[in-house]
Amino acid sequence: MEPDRELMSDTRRILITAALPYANAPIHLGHLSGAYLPADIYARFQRLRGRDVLFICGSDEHGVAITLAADKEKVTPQAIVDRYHAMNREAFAAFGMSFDNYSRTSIPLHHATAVEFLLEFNRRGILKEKKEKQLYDEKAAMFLPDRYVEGTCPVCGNPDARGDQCERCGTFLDPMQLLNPRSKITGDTPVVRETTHLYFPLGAYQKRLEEYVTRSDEADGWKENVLQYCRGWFREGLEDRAVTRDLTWGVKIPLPGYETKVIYVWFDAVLGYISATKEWALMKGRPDAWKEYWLGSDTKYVAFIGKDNVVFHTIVFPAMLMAWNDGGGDQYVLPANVPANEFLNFKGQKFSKSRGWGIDVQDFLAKYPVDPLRYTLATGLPEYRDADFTWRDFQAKNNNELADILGNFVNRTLQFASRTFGNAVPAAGPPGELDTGIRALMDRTPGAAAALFERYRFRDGLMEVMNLARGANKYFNDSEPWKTAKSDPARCATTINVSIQLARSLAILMSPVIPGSCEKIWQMLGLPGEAAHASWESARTGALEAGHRLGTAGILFTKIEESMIESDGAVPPAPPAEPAAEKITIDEFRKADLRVGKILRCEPVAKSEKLLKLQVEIGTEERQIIAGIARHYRPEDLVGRLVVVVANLRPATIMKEESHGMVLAASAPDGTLVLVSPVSEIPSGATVK
Ligand code: B3M
Ligand code: ZN
Repeated sequence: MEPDRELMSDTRRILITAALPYANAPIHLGHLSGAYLPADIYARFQRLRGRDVLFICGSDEHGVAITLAADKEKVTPQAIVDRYHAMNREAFAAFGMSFDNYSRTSIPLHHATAVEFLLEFNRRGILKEKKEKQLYDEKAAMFLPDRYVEGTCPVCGNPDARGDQCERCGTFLDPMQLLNPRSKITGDTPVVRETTHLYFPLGAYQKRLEEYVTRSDEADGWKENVLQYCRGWFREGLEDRAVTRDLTWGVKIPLPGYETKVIYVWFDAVLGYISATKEWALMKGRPDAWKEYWLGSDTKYVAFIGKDNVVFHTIVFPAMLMAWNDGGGDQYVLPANVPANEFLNFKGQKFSKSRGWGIDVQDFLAKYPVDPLRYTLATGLPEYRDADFTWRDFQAKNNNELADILGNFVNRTLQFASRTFGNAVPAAGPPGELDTGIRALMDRTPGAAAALFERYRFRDGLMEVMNLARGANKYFNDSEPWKTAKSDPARCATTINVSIQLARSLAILMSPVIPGSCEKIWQMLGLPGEAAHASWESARTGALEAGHRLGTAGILFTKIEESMIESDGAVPPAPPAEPAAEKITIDEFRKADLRVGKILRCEPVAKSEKLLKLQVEIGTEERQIIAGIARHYRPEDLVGRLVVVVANLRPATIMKEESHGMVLAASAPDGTLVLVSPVSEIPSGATVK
């Protein structure tokens, strides 16, 4: 057998982390398909490749996301994180996440790790203390960092932008940038007060970060969406970031003057990967073992995240590690890659825990087995663009692919072996054309799938493996063993021998995606140990000797009937009642010159994920309008469309582009935007009143 280049793996260590979810709500399918399932497939795959894998995750238990949830329920932040940490740890276990440790950031070991970094940076003069103006709620007697404030986004005009980020256009914000800010606690308009914070000089690392991103991309092929984000931030220029906050919940700061402050949640959260590894080492009884991964020059570190966490993993965390490493002591590894997926949608809307839209993992798994869910999500991962989860698709993937192809093939093979060959592997005779064909595919598939998995292309890799399952099923059909059993028993024995080898290969190659079912196949084949501990490489050939005794065949996948699934009908949840806006007179309303416009051309705005540049005809006039709708519409779908334009809006420059007016869009509860259009054809320029 020729060695396969794709399978000549080096033996280095692989440290894998998956974003630490906030312990403020249950995990839903959107989280799984964004970061967790890809990370788990990768971890399981690399273990099969014989790599020394450590897979780390845990709950992010600090920050305003937690305290807001606590305020809302009128319970302590500790009660919130205790509840959701336990719930999410169980949900991940039920989903089959193979974490080596699922930790949490409220443990003392984590606080100590975060403080160690902060004090080290402070000692070396890296952090700068600055007085700055911040929003303050006088009634609540507290500063309002991050999500404690909402207001109008200065970039896209979204009236409900959060203090840390505008969910509509994606811009990272400082609460002070919001127009018409209001306190999330009292609803009051905050006042401005001075406060002191420690700043991390991100800008000072820009050049090195750019080199780091370029070098890592060259070495390991970063995803285009991730690179796009990085380039955008580099072009805008990195700025100093405050790493402390005026809050009581979080990691306390042992510095004079900082008694009432805590470390900024993102500064501590990324260090959670390190403290979770330290905790793992302690549990293993080898307290220094964490160093083998974080400080080992032969470690490849891969950080899986959802796309809204990119900046923290490609810029903030690497800069912190660079700053630490500059001290000359322990040298931490930086992420070699940061694979981030796009979003998963459900009934046309993004899964969103803050808006209660989507399906919880636990709810799902109470009704259906886990592997069909893993398989469906894996075949539809939003690797390049947003994807949709539909019940129809879930049913089809389970019934037509898992049950009809993989399950059916394994079942027929084992039934046949049991009935005709005394439940043992029959000896293979000289191969015929069909045998040679399928063996060639079996030989090729592990390398082909590995090449794709190594490049974080899990959908395509899985497709290669399913292609082998399809081929195996067809091979069984075309070989017609039920006929050759009588006419040519040696031929029949060969067919069944090859089919059994194929079943073993499929159990190995599918196990990163559907681990539970693959262990069942392993047992049905009467194999010792676990499929998860086999070697990927061994899936190329038949490893089962003639005479090997098989186990007991059983059902792998049950069909999902029509009555068992829910409807995919697009019924968005009722929008929450908007607080009634202030009353205006008809004259005030008429100040807005609303016109029907026709979109003539449309293209994305350079460097922006959210903005589209529209050329709009309004009567005899043509105007350029920048609209924050790129996440909701494809440019080619908008050409020719009628819209409603605020024609007398003051011109503005948005991302270096001039905008003369605004198109009206309705906002769904999860932030999805739907353009407002006349229902019948009407010439552009018509007034709307
Ligand atoms: N907790 C964001 C989130 O849950 C944040 C990720 C932290 S990764 C260190 O979406
Ligand atoms: Zn915005």
